[in-house]
This record gives sequence, C-alpha cells and structure tokens, in this order.
Amino acid sequence: MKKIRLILGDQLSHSISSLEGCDKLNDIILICEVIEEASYVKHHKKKIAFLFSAMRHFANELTELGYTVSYVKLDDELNTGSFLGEIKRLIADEPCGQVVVTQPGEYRLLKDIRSWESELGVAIEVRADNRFLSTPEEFSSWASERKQIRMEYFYRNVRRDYGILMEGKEPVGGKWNYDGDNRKSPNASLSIPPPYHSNIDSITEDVIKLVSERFSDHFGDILPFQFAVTRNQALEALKQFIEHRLYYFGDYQDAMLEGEPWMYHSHLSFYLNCGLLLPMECVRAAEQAYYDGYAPLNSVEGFIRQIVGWREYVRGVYWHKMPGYKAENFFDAKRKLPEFYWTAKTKMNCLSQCVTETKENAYAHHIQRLMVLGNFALLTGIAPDEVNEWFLTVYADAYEWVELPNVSGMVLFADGGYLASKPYASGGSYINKMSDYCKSCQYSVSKKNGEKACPFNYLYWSFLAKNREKLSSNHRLRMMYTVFDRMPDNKKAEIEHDSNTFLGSLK
Ligand code: FAD
Ligand code: DLZ
Ligand code: SF4
Repeated sequence: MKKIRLILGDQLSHSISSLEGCDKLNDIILICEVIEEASYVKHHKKKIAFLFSAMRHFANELTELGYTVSYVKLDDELNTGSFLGEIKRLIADEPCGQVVVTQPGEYRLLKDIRSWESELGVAIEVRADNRFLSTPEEFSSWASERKQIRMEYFYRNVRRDYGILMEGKEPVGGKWNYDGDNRKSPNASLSIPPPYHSNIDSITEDVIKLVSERFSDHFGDILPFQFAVTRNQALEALKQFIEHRLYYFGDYQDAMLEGEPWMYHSHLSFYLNCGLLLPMECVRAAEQAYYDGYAPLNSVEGFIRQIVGWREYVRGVYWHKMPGYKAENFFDAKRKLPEFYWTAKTKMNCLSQCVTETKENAYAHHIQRLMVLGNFALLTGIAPDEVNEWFLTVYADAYEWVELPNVSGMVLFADGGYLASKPYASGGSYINKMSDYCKSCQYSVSKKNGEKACPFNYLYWSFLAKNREKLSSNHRLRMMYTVFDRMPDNKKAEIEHDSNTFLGSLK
C-alpha cells in the first residue's frame, strides 16, 4: 500500500522516524511550503528564508538518494496553503492508504493532525520524534513522581543514561556542574572569531527573492544571509564552533558586548531545531574536544548542559504541561508589548542593542533573551501571550516546544515556579556587570531613582513589592525582601513614583 511520508520544515533529518521503512519505489515524500505555517505568526523574514532554503536542499538530497519526493513551493499555482489541502491534492493524483508523519513540535499542529484521519478517510500514523534523548512519556513519569522538578536532576539522569562526561558512576572532574566558573565579565580586548558564513547558492537566492516579495511586512532583515542550509554546511558550522569558540564558551557564556551579537556561543540552535544537526553529535564533538585537550571542562560541560539538560528539559515541560501551559499567567500580567520591541527605539541602550541585533540576525544569545529582553517584560508585567508571540516571531530557532517554556516558565515565571525555582529578575547592575551596554546609555546605571536612573533599578524593587504575596515565601527571594523592608519609607515612595511614571510613559 502506497504511503505518504509527510516531512515538516523542522524535520529535515535523514534519520527522521517518518522515513523509517520507506519504500523508495512506492511511497511518496511530501514536503510543502504552506502559507498557514509561514504566517500563523509573522515569522522573521530570515527564519522563513532559512527554512524554505533548507527544505528545498533537503528535498533535493532525498531525490538524489532515490526517494520520490513531491515538493510544493509557496508560489506553485495550485498550492492550497495548508498541509491538509496539500495531502488531499496529492491523494487525488496518487491514491494512498496511509499518511506517516513524525510528531510535530507544536501542540496546535498535533491537534490538527489528529483531526485529519476523519477529514481524509485515510489512516494517519504519528511517530515519536526520534531526535531527542528523552521521550515526553519518560519526562512525564519522572516529573509526576516529584513534588518539585529541577533541570539539574533531570540533566544528571541524562548524563548517566548516555554516559556523557562520566567516569564510571561519577561525573568527569568530580562535579556535575561548573556554572560557578562561567560568569566572566567581558572586556573589549576579546578577540571574538567571526561566525559561520555560508555562500548563497541559486536555491537560497530564489527563496530570498520569494520571501522579500511575499513577506515584506514581516519583521527583520533578510540580508546578509549567512545560515547553513544543508547538513554538510551545518556540520561545518559545528566544526567551526568546536575549533574556534568552544574554548571560551563557558567563561563568557553570560557576557554581552555592543556590536558583538555572536560572542562565544555556538549558533547551532537553528540547525538542531530543524533537524540539520542531531543533539548527540554536537555533544560528542564537544566531549571529544575536552578529552583531546582542546577545550576546558567548564566550557564543555556548560555547552553539553544546555543541550542535554535545558533543551531536553524544556521540551519535557512543554509536552507534560500542554495545552494548559500556554494560558498560565501567575502574576496576572496584562500590559501590551511596547512598540520598541519592533523598532528598537528606546533610550535604554541594552534593549535597543538587543532588539537591533534580533532584527538583523534573527538571533540573540541566551543572556540577551533572558536578562535584557525577558527581564524587562517580567518587571513591567507584559502579558505572557504578547511576550510569547514576540519570541516565537523573531528568532530563527523558535518553535513553540522550546520558546514557550523558556518564555512563560523561565522568563515570566507565569507557571508560578514549575520550571524555574525563582524569577530571573534583576536590576541594572547585573547588565552592567555582564556587558558594556551601560557605558553608552542615556540612563545611569549607578542612579537608583530620578529621571536619569536606570529603569531596571526601580522596576526591580517595584516588581518585588507588587508581587509580595506571591513571592515572599520563596526562600531564594527572602534576602531581597529583607533588604526592601529595611529601606526608609521615602525611598520606597520614590521607587513607586519612578516606576509609575516610567510605566505610564511606556507605549
Ligand atoms: P548556545 O548558547 O551555544 O547553547 C547551545 C545549545 O543549547 C543551543 O543551540 C540550544 O539548542 C541549547 N539551549 C541552550 N539554552 C537553552 C534553553 N534555555 N532551552 C532550550 N535549549 C537551549 N532556544 C531555542 O532553540 N528556541 C527558542 O525559541 C528559544 N527561545 C528562548 C526564549 C527566551 C526568553 C530564552 C531566555 C531562551 C530561549 N531559547 C530558545 C534558549 C536559548 O536562548 C537559545 O537556545 C540559544 O540562545 C540559541 O543560541 P546558540 O545556539 O548560540 O546557543
Ligand atoms: C516555521 C515554518 C514555516 C515558516 N514554514 C513552514 C512551511 O511552509 N512548511 C512546513 O512544513 N513547515 C514550516 N515551518 C515549520 C512548522 O511551523 C513546524 O513544523 C511546526 O511549527 C511544528 O514544529
Ligand atoms: Fe540598560 Fe540600565 Fe544599563 Fe541603560 S543603564 S544599558 S537601561 S541596564
């Protein structure tokens, strides 16, 4: 019986489960650019161009390997604009008995897919996504046994299960986590290597033209375009990271410098999340660099923790808590997203830098997302729906399974502390310590109150004061509430006044 093997835009792995057992003579692989997926949020132009180019290259690779591929381009005349429409169209030409698909990365699409069987009158087989190191079921059973879940314990289990950086039953070096060594402030003398840069071929050129025409009203710059769009290119990007950046990854993991969007990060999330790279090959490459003496343990362990710890953990949380997770709003935050998240027009230099780089690159590194863009959203009480939509729109690595837990769980604490043990809230001093942004800011980070004071400074205290009922029992915040309580009343009044004035002016 002929089968359709539907491969989604973020499933571009030759080993993807939907291809297992594929009968090259009989089965048809369907890959389609559909407007429904390209516009359910107004994705950054570079994200769409990246995915379409990677999809087209992947389809060509499969054809060369002897598979029958039906590839639908966005501007094909008969393109119906949806997966369901495209499957119907294919079945009308090529009757088939089953559609096989790997579980998508977003709940909304899984729900949709589950409704196709009755629509199509054809069996749908949804297979587990075999690109992760743990399954949603394993995560749920681990999480259900615990009152409180924490990434660190989940991460240790994955290290043990896969024998990653282990010496028998003990972690290499005697410690599981070297995060304490990974907080070096940046300095202008750092010589940061240039990031991976692909050459634009005719496929990418076509896609850039298409996206520029069809999505001109979407956020972001399409050029310069430098992402890898094939597996071989992504492997080259991985190699370059291991050779040139991994050494300092740990030391400068939290550091931010004006005009240096890439720092010592790997910039591999785009490729991991769309399937061009697999997590284990990145982990083993880093581990090998440590054993070969090319990279220190704090960097290697830190990088590996992001992939086998945080990445797997947030995915587990997503599937364990959906669909309810999306609606959670612990602080009852209601504010609209300020306009500067799109324009970068704000006097706050850190925010302006991070939005500008996001617009240019469809990328910002973790600390920019968490401690600048996210911290501001948390302290000013922006509604989780608005923040989630922005983060899902602007980054080329964004899919709901990874974006939502990071935003609602890690940044906004909208789940009341399910994912993280305390809100990642901070005043300006953290940003000043970890970046050079404050030097050229119109606000003064050392001023705590008044017109010139860094807004993060008073917003931090006002956030704690406003949410006292919900947060004061959190033992990790106890010291901060003690500091606040010792402040004289006139200081507290100033904080409230400055916060209200600032929030009142926010558009
Ligand atoms: P590196 O710093 O080099 O880290 C290596 C890899 O570890 C990354 O490629 C990524 O696969 C993984 N990783 C690191 N941190 C996380 C994390 N917290 N969650 C999941 N994986 C992680 N990551 C996404 O892939 N997609 C998103 O949509 C996304 N949204 C985020 C939103 C917010 C508010 C925050 C705070 C974080 C978000 N992250 C997201 C996590 C992280 O910021 C990115 O994975 C990272 O910046 C990607 O850049 P990199 O490849 O250079 O990462
Ligand atoms: C993000 C995206 C975009 C922009 N376009 C497509 C597309 O045209 N066709 C496709 O198969 N996938 C696309 N994707 C990725 C999907 O949105 C992704 O598979 C789901 O969000 C599930 O993670
Ligand atoms: Fe950001 Fe405050 Fe520093 Fe300005 S002074 S860059 S607003 S942290």
